[in-house]
Amino acid sequence: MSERPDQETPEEISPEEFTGLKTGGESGSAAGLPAVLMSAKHVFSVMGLQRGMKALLNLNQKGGIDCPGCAWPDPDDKRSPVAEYCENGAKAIAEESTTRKAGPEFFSSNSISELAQLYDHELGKSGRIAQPMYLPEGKQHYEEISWDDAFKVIAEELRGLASPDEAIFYTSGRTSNEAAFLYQLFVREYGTNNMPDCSNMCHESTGVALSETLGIGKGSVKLEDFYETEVIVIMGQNPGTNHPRMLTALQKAKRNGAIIISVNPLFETGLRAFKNPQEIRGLLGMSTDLTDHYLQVRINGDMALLQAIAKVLLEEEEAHPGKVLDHQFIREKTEGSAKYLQHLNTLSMDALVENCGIAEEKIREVVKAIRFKNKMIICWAMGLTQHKNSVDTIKEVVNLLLLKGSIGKSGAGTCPVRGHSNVQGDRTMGIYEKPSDTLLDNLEKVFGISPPREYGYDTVKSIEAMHQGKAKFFMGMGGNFLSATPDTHHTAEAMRKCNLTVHVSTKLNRSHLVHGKKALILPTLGRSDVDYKNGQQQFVSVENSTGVVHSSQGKLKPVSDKLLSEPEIICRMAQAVLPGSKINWAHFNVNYDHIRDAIEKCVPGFDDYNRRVRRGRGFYLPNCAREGNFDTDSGKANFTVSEISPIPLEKEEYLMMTIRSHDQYNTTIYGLNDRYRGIRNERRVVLMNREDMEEAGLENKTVVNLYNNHGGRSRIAHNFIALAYDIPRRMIATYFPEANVLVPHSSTAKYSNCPTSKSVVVRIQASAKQHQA
Ligand SMILES: Nc1nc2c(c(=O)[nH]1)N[C@H]1C(S)=C(S)[C@@H](COP(=O)(O)OP(=O)(O)OC[C@H]3O[C@@H](n4cnc5c(=O)[nH]c(N)nc54)[C@H](O)[C@@H]3O)O[C@H]1N2
Ligand SMILES: Nc1nc2c(c(=O)[nH]1)N[C@H]1C(S)=C(S)[C@@H](COP(=O)(O)OP(=O)(O)OC[C@H]3O[C@@H](n4cnc5c(=O)[nH]c(N)nc54)[C@H](O)[C@@H]3O)O[C@H]1N2
Ligand SMILES: [Mo]
Repeated sequence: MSERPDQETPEEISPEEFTGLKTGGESGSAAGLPAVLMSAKHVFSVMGLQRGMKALLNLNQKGGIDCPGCAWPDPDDKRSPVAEYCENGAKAIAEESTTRKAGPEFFSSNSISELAQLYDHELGKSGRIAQPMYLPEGKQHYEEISWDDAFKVIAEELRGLASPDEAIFYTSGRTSNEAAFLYQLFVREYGTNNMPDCSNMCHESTGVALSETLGIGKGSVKLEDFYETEVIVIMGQNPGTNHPRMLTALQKAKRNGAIIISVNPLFETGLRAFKNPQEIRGLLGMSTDLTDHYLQVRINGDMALLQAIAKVLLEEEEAHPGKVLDHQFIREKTEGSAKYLQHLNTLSMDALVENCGIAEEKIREVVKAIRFKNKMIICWAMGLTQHKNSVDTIKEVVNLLLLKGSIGKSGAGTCPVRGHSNVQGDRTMGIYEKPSDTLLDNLEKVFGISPPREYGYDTVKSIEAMHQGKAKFFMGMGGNFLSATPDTHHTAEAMRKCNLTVHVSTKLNRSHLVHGKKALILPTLGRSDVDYKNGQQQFVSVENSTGVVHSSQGKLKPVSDKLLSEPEIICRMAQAVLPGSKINWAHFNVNYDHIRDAIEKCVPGFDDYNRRVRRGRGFYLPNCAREGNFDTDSGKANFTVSEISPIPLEKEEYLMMTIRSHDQYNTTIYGLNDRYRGIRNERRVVLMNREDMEEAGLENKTVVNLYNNHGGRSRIAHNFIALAYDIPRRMIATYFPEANVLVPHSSTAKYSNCPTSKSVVVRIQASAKQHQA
C-alpha cells in the first residue's frame, strides 16, 4: 500500500478532464418546487410536450408504466392522479423516452475511439439506439446488421464453445419478470449457471444475511407499515436522491408520530427535511423536518454502533425490567439469544464508540428515545451492503429488531431498500448463479430439460473467468458491466479478451466501447414503449422492494420499428442457438400470458398469475418473515454473534466511499449537478474533512490524484478536485463510476462477494494540474 504508483497513465477508458466546478447553495430540504421544475425541464426538453405529458401521467399509475427508476413501492390504494413520481423518476423516463436516436449514420461517422472520448453524460445524449449494430473483428466502426444475422453471430459463437461454462450471461435489474424468466430458462437449457447480475454488487449481502437469520432474503415490511411504526432507522441510504418517493412515506410516518434516526457519514439533504411537491404547502416551500436524531457514523462503523445501541438497551432493560426488550418474542420466536447477550456483555463500550465515531452520550440519548417503543423499522441500502463485513453488519441489524420483537408484526421489520426497479423480481425469476433446487427441479419437470446443478460465476468471478480466458462470451441483458463493476482497467482487460460481447441495451454506454474481438448491440424496447404482438398490446410485470408483483405497460411509440422487446430477443436467440430445443419458444413470443403461465408452474407464489397481475395494484408474494414465521433450519429467527473488524489506516491513508450524485442513475449520467450537496457542473470531486485537508496541506479545490495498491495491482485516478465537506475525519467520498478504477476487484464482502465499493483504502497526492473555475 505504501508504494506510489508509477506515473505512467494506463490507457484512458473515459475522459479525466474537468467540466467546470461551481459550488455553493447546498439545499436545506429535498424536493419542493425546484424538483417539479427540474422534472419538467428534463422531460419536456427531450420528449416534447405531448409525449412528455403522456409518459408522466401514466407513471406508476395502476395499469400504467412502472417507473424505470427505483424499486420503491407504490401506494396500494390512493395514488395521486397526476404525480405519482419524483424528480429522479422523471429524469429516468426522459432518459429512456427521448425522441433522439442513434441511427446507423451516427455509428458510421463516429469511430469507437472517438466515442470513447465522450463523457458518460454525452454518450447518453446520443439518443436511443435505433437498430442492431455489429462490430466485426478488427473494425473501428459498428455497422448495421439484421436481427437474423445478429442471432446467427451469437449462435455460431455459443455453439463453438468447448463448454457452455465458457459463456457468461449478465442481467441488470430493469429486466421484467417475463424476460428474466425466459433468459434464465434459455441459459439453463444451453447448459450453464453463469448468471451474474447487478444484485451481486448491490443487495447481495442483504440476501445472505437475511436468509440465514430470518429465512427469507427479502425485506419484510409493506409500505403501510411506515404509517404505523414508532421508530424508523435509516442507515447507509440517501433517499432524497435515490428513492425520493420514500420521503412521502417518511413524512406520513412523522405526522403519525414516528421518530426518525439517520445513520450516515453525510447528513444528506433528503434526510433533513422534505417539501412534498404533491402538496400545496410543499410547493409553497413549507417543509417537514424528517430526522430527529442524526448519527454521523464513520464509514463502516455501523456494526459497532448497533452493538453499542444494543448494549445500552440491555442496561435500560435492567433499570426497567420487562419494558425494553420483548421477552416473549425472544423466547418463543428466536434462537441464540443467550449467546448473543453474553457476547454483548463482553464488548468494550469504548472500543465500540471509537469504531463508530459517535459519542457515548449521543448513543445514550438515542436509546432513551426508543427504549419503550415496540415497533421499529430499519431501512438500509448501499452504505451497509458494500463493505467487507456487510453480511455481519446486516445480521446485527436483525439482532436489534429481534431484541425489540420488531419483526412479524405491523409497523415493524426489515426494509432493505432495493435499487433497480425489478432487481428483486429478477432474483425471484431465477436470475442467480446459485439457483435453488426447487427452481431447477421445476424446470426439469415442466420443460424436460436437464439444467446444470453446479453453481455459476457471480459478477466478480465472471471478471476473473474472462481475465483468465476461462470465459470467452459475454452477454449483458441490460446494464453497463464495464462501468458498474470494480477495477475498471482490470475489467476492461477481461472484456477485451472475449471473442464476442453482446449487449441488449436501450442507450449507448461504455460497455459498448470496451468490447470483445467482435461485439453486438441489440436495441430493445424500454418500459415506456408500447409492445404489440399480433395486434394485441402486451404488458410485463415487476416486483417492487416490498414484494408486490404488478404490471407495467408501455404507452409511447417506439423511436424505431427495428427495436425488439427483451422477451422476443430471447425467444429468437434461443431458436437460433438451440435448434433442437425442447421448449416451444415461438409460443412465448405470441402472447406474454404464455410466459406467465410457465412462471406460475415453476416459481412458488405465482398462482393464478395472469388474473391476479391484471388487478390494478397487483399482489403480494408470500413472505414468511412478514407473517412472523421463519423459514430457517431451526424454524426460528436467529440471533448471531459478530465481532467488529476495524479497517486499519496508515498515516496517509483514507477510507473512501463511492456514492451517487443527484443527477445520475447508476452509470447513466443525466447531468453534472449534485444540487442537494451544493456541487454543480463537475463530477471529478473528492469530499474531504477540512481538518484532514489542512493536515495534508491541501487547500480547498486543490487538484489531487487518488491511488492505491491492492492485490498486487497499482491503481490511480487522476484529477479530482478536493472539496472541504462535513464528513468524519479520514473519510472521503467520490462519485461512482468515475472512481471505480480504484475499487479493487480482489476486495469483496465475506460470504456475499459484493465488491467493497464503500470502503476503498486510498492515498491522495496533490497534482501539478490546477483547476480553473
Ligand atoms: N436517482 C437515482 N435513483 C437510484 C439510483 C441512482 O443511481 N439514481 N440507483 C438505484 C440503485 S441500483 C440502488 S442500489 C440504490 C442506491 O441507493 P443508496 O444506497 O442510497 O445509494 P448511494 O449513493 O450508493 O448511497 C449510499 C449512502 O450511504 C452512505 N454511506 C456510505 N458508506 C456508509 C457507511 O459505511 N455507513 C453508513 N451508515 N452510511 C454509509 C452514503 O453517504 C450515502 O448517503 O438507488 C437506486 N435508485
Ligand atoms: N463504485 C461503485 N460501483 C457500483 C456501485 C456503487 O455504489 N459504487 N453500485 C452498484 C450497484 S448498487 C448496481 S445495481 C450496479 C448497476 O449496474 P448496472 O445495472 O449494470 O448498470 P446501469 O448503469 O444501471 O445500466 C445502465 C444501462 O442499462 C441499459 N438499459 C436501461 N434500460 C434498459 C432496459 O429497459 N432494457 C435493457 N436491456 N437495457 C436497459 C442502458 O443501455 C444503460 O446504459 O452498479 C454497481 N457498481
Ligand atoms: Mo443497486
